[in-house]
Amino acid sequence: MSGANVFTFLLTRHLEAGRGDRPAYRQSGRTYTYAELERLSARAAGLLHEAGVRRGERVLCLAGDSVEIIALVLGAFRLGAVAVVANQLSPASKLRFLCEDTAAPVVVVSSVSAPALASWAERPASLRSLWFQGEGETGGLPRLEEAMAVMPPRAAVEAVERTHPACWQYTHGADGTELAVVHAHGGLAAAVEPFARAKLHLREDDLVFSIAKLYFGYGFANSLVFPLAAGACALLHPGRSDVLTVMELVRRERPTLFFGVPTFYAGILKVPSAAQRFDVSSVRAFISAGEALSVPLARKFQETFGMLPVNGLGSTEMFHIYIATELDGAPAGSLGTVTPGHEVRLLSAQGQLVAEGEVGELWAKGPHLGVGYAHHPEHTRRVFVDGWVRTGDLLSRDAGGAYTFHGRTDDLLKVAGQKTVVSEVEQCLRSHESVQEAQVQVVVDEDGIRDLLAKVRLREGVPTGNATVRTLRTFMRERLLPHCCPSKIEVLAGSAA
Ligand code: 3SK
Repeated sequence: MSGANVFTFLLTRHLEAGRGDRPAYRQSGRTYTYAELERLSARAAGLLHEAGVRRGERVLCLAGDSVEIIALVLGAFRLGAVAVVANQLSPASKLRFLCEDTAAPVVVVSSVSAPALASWAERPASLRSLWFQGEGETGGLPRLEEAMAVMPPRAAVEAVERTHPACWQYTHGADGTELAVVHAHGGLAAAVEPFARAKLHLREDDLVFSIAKLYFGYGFANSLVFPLAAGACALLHPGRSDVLTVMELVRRERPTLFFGVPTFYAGILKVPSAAQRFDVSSVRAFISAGEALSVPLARKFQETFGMLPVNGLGSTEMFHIYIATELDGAPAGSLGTVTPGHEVRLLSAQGQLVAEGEVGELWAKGPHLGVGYAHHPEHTRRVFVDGWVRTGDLLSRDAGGAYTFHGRTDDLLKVAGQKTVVSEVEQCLRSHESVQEAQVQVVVDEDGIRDLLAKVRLREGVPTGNATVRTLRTFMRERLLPHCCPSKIEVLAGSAA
């Protein structure tokens, strides 16, 4: 008896319906069927159980996207444990925080995240087993795929309630606090209908490709929940999502649905002769979310590739997109309409519903919202209010029910689709011994893409040349996520205080 365990919905159902030999994943030129994925997830469940992971405990993945990580997430669902996929590129202090905040007995690392963990004098007390996943030297750690290969499968699927936690997804609160949104089995099972089915008409014969990785809620649904819920196939790319690599994969693998962010679409369009150079003939829809898709960028995209991206608004708290345009395109700049099953309202600063055409703060509710933030009741009370999520997004609604984005109520910023806290970047720069004062500004280009510019006053005597800029860059890269590191740094000579 598996109760409401989302594993049954994502996998068992397909095997019972005789669809075991259908493709579930493509990775590095190889196809993995639903039957293979089921077997891999049973081995992963066996491995987790053997390592002492029990119902409700977290399994933390700090590695690139791969079939093994998908199998581990599904293995965690099977056991009623909680899957947490976080960014392997996180600086060492954040990786430590993730291990401690999740109290995960099992952590999977990669060649990117392993060195930070290896450098700790002491491991977090909760951490019992470390496995290595992906390319490169393991530093003596056992390889996940080898450990899984010799593990007897554990076929049982734990019975859980709809409200039982399935995964945590990390995001930032309005004040910059790192928060894990808890999503339950019932929410995950309900997630495919409103957007993927109703707006994108996701089908069994679709091949889905998401440049957003599993650690970002957008990517977790795009590459795991949606394709498996629909019996479709997803293409995984463990490496970096740079434009040329990704577009070569599109030419070779021929995905039908492509999930991107505006920064990535702007990057494609910057390549000379993009329309001739990139074969996108297999793609029936491009989806854009994570940050605002500007009118000029949407129009350029349409002129180049003959279609407008489907534009969506979602959030980690809501699990995925809940306002979106249609497949056949809507006016550039529009966010489209609310997805089926969702309800939204726009409120003034005084808490009154605003009139048509006026801007108000968006509150939303629906079938796949999270249950709150782990360990943060205050933040939970502020954002998850009476079944609604208070989003902090400012929107207006027109007479036809279509929404337009106007910014945020706070100074939370999205760069490359990811939340960025400007004050954290400034603090990081100010903590460098050569820096007297630092300010970080947001610059917006003609495509509406946001970037960070750091203006730094150096301490007296520190040279203003390239060597100092390089030192500051390295300093930030060691402490911040890549998208939080300003692409431009201007340094000014210091003066005697
Ligand atoms: O835009 C976002 O932040 C987001 C987060 C999670 C899932 C989907 C989206 C679009």
